[in-house]
Amino acid sequence: MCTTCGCGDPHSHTHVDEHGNIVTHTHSHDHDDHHHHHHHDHEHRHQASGATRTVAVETDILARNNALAAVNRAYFAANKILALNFVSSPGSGKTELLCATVRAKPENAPDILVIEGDQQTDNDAARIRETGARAIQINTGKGCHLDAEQVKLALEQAKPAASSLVFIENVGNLVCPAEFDLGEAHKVVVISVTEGDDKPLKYPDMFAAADLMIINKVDLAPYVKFDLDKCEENARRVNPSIRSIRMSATTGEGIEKWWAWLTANHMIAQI
Ligand SMILES: Nc1nc2c(ncn2[C@@H]2O[C@H](COP(=O)(O)OP(=O)(O)O)[C@@H](O)[C@H]2O)c(=O)[nH]1
Ligand SMILES: [Mg+2]
Repeated sequence: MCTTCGCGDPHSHTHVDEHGNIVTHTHSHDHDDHHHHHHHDHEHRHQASGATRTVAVETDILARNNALAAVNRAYFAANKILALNFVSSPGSGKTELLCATVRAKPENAPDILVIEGDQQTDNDAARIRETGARAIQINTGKGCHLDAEQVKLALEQAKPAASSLVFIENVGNLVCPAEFDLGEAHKVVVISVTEGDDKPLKYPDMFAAADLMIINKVDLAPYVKFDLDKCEENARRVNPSIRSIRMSATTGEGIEKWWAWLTANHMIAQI
């Protein structure tokens, strides 16, 4: 079960609020506090019986995930690996971007392993392998995000080289992956120009959790209403220290800037 959206939670319920909006509540979600998920004992009052019981679901799920994320993080540190967690809505171009990144790999750049997360299929791992990089696929089934345990198993399976780059492509979803630490050094949020420049305001948790925003598909910018400056301004409203790189995975625009960011952060991982 996902602690954010409550998918799989049999106790969720949906209703129409005072503004006429359809609102779904789950009992593992604290409505007042989207950022702190460590003390969520939630009181569930049964209307019929009047009985009250307390459920502590999020605490368990996130504590377990954080413990395994710490194991992954220690593994990356011990092996001087730079690990990045790519998050976005479906279709923003994560896989295309990773393929372009491998193809534009500078000489002497580190080895790359890609961990692909999708509910079904290994299409994306196959696309990555076509570029010559190694890839391992995780299928989450009903799951809407990757968790640290899945990544730990993928690492045990694929054994990335020391001082390499590990790119983790998360399940396409701008909500749930925000709160699941995988042990990565940075979350990289990818947004494409066809998605609207207000998305950082609509999905603030994800943009707050990311250190870098890649605005992809800038080759399509002339055909859509998307204000690049506005998008960056919106992202900085929820995360003042977020960096931004404008890119096109298709044309290769911006790829040098992206590789410069990668190289600088990889160097930090070697210290
Ligand atoms: N025009 C254009 N299309 C892109 C770009 N990046 C990705 N796409 C296309 O967008 C679609 C979704 O890309 P994909 O990499 O599968 O997205 P993902 O779901 O985030 O992994 C594919 O048809 C890509 O070819 C880009 O920079 N420009
Ligand atoms: Mg993909």
